[in-house]
Amino acid sequence: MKERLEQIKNCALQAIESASSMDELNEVKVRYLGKKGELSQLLKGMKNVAPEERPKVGQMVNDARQLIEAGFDKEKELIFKKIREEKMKREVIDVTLPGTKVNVGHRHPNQIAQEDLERVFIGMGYEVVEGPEVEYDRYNFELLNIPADHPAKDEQDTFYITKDILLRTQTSSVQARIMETGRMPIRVVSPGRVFRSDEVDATHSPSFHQFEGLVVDKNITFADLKGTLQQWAQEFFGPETKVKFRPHHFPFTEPSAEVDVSCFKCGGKGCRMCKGSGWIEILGCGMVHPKVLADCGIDPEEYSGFAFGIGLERVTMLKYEIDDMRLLYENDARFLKQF
Ligand code: 2NM
Repeated sequence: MKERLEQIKNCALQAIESASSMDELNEVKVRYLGKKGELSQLLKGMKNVAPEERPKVGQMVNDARQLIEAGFDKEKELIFKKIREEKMKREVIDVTLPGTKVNVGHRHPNQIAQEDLERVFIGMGYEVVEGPEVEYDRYNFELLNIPADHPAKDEQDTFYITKDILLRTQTSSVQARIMETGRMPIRVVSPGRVFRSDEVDATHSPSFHQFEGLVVDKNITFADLKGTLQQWAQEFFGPETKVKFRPHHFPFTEPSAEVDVSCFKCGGKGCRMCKGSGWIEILGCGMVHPKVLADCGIDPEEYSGFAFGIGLERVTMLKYEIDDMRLLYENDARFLKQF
């Protein structure tokens, strides 16, 4: 019986070692350790063993079982490692190949509009940066010269998590973070989701997207702002596009302006798209307020900058002539497949 056990053990270990797949290995396991396997068969021969010898033989069989199980686990690891290595070989990425964006189905119109905007600003040397949607009051309001009694800070308008943490109401929070790092010059756009406690209707949603820009360097003037947005408008809406700056107020910029572009549908003659005016209101902008620069740790005597904010949904809706914002959030396949 002892010799037979030794024989089984050696055969099992050999079979385990030569197994090259998990299927083969499992077969070996069943053959030796299974209910009707070699070891169980051997134990059935126990009745031929003298009663006083039985505990000792039983122990030997258990030892052999453990040894075979250990061999099995080791081989399993080896097989898994081999599978992993083969997978790694198959999944090599050739970084010299041109990038491909695989997208079965369709892109969301907001995504298309955002990428269109990004492309123009990347072409002008801007970097695209993102930041957290759950934000500190400090970055969303305090550093942006929005004081405690400002209406935007009302619970009616902002989703608060705690007194100091909220869902960002503007992606300017990302720009406050960028300015705070002190790395100069700054030339960034920050697209992203923002949240305001607004009632849903054709032009409002509690969650929408902004596309903000920020430039800070020495000697940046309003002329740079005008030239940049003029260039952007022509690249984005067409070379004939004109821009018009109207004085406005934002807490974080001074002076501030709202910008209209000449209607890309009628060329400025007046149509349904521009409600007969020839102009389409498109964004807000201004020179970064010296207090904002200073609070973010930038010396306003040495540096100046401009910023602008575009509503992404507004651009998307103009581009595709979508008249109800709710269509952008319903994920109705019949709507999405048009893009
Ligand atoms: C707008 C309009 C005007 C803006 C300001 C800043 C910052 F961080 F520099 F202060 N970021 N974005 C800004 C200025 C945004 O959105 C309509």
